Amino acid sequence: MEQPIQLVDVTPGGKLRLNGPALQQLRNVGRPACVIGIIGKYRDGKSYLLNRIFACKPGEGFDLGHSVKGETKGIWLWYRLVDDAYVVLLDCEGTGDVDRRDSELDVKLAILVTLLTSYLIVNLKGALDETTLSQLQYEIFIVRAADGIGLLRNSRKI
Ligand SMILES: Nc1nc2c(ncn2[C@@H]2O[C@H](COP(=O)(O)OP(=O)(O)O)[C@@H](O)[C@H]2O)c(=O)[nH]1
Ligand SMILES: [Mg+2]
Repeated sequence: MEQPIQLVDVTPGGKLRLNGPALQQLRNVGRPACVIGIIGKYRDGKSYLLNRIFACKPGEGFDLGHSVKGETKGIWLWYRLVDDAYVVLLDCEGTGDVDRRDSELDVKLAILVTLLTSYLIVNLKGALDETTLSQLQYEIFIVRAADGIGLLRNSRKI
C-alpha cells in the first residue's frame, strides 16, 4: 500500500463512519499479519513514530502536525509486506485535540484501535499520570468486556 488511507472518519454529528475503500484495502491484507496501533495525546509524535517503523522519508507516510492542531483525524490505516508478513499500522487521532471538544469520542476511537490491534503502543511524553492511567484502565475494561461477549474470539487477548 503506497500511502495511508483513512479507515474511520468522524461525522459532523460525532458518529464514527467506516470508509468503504479502506475496508476493501484491509481485505487485501494476507496472512500472517501483525496489526500495530497507537493511542495517546495529540501532537505527541504518534504519527511520527509509526512513520519511523516503516522508515519513511520526509513527506511520506502519515501526515504530521506542524501546528497546535492535531493532524490525524479519526483512524488511519497503512500496511506493507515486511519479509513474509503483513505489518498493518493504525494511527489514531490524539486525545485532547483543540478542534475536538468531545472527550467521549476520543475514548471511542482509542477503544476501537485497541480492539483492532495485536500490539498497542501507548504513546506518552513524560511520566504516566493518574488521568491517563484511569483512562487506560477504562479502555482495557471495555476491551475485556468485548472479549467476554466473543467479539475478540479470533484475536489476541490482553
Ligand atoms: N524530531 C522529532 N520530531 C518529532 C518527534 N515526535 C514528534 N515530532 C514532531 O512533532 C510534531 C507532532 O507530531 P505528530 O506525529 O504529528 O503528533 P501526533 O498528533 O501525536 O500524531 C510533528 O511536527 C513531528 O515532526 C521526534 O521524536 N523527533
Ligand atoms: Mg497524528
